[in-house]
Amino acid sequence: MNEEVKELMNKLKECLVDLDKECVLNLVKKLLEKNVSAIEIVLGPLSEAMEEIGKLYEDGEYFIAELMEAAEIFKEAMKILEPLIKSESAKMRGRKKMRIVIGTVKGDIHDIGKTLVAVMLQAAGHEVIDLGVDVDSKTFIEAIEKYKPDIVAMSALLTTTARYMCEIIRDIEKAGLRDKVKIIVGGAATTKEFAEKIGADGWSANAIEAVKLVNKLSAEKDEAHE
Ligand code: B1M
Repeated sequence: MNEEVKELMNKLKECLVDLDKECVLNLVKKLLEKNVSAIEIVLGPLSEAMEEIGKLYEDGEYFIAELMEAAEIFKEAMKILEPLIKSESAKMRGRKKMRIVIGTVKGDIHDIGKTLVAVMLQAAGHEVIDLGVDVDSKTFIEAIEKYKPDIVAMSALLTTTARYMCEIIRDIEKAGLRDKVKIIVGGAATTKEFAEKIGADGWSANAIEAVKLVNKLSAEKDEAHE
């Protein structure tokens, strides 16, 4: 990455932290003109800015109104970036098309990261059924019975709702469906250790890693059938 691009990326992060929508959209366009990948823009400065905004909220410098405004600006930037993210993700095809049911778990309405993961998985050639946000275990179970997915993917950004993932996995077990699906989790409130502890089959830190994880599970499934 050359110095000019580095500077533009830093400026983009600053503009989003400052909630300057016009500046964000202009810099996104400028970076694309410089051939920076859309995935790099979204997972780099835009995501880093959202983390920073979260810290400002924790410190009492920003309030819910600012978090909402940041989410709106992020979504505006996504309107420019999404078509390019799709074409970039299309280069990451898995061995076998997987059917994935995805949702943000009960009590949690954060949808930006989950939607990004869903968009990239779909563009990478997988079939994605997005259950939206605030999804309880009954809805996940009904979706497993209805769509017979290979994978259930759960997202949680709140520490409180991440705990609910454990309950969902237990309910899937109780319904006798655990051996029918792989369960993967992600979102800022989760870690690899947490995923292992609750008995998930995989965890990913971001959307690109989520595509790699699904592709790995897809290759394993393909090999098992050979
Ligand atoms: Co909220 N919020 N928020 N928020 N919010 C966080 C999550 C927080 C960390 C901020 C902070 O204090 N630092 C904090 C949670 C603290 C905690 O529990 N540990 C918090 C809080 C406290 C709250 C409320 C409780 C505030 C309140 O009302 N008092 C409230 C809860 C509402 C609810 O859900 N019930 C709330 C509300 C909101 C808004 C609605 C205002 C808004 C969300 C708007 C929306 O989503 N439509 C909002 C926002 C914007 C944030 C922050 C600032 C940004 C989240 C985001 O969009 N990031 C966030 C700060 C932070 O995350 N550090 C914060 C960008 C996005 C691209 O990243 O979602 O992490 P992310 O997704 C990544 C990866 O995590 C991963 O891939 C994605 C892309 O790379 N990933 C997966 C995500 N899901 C995956 C699933 C997978 C795999 C990977 O499946 C396998």
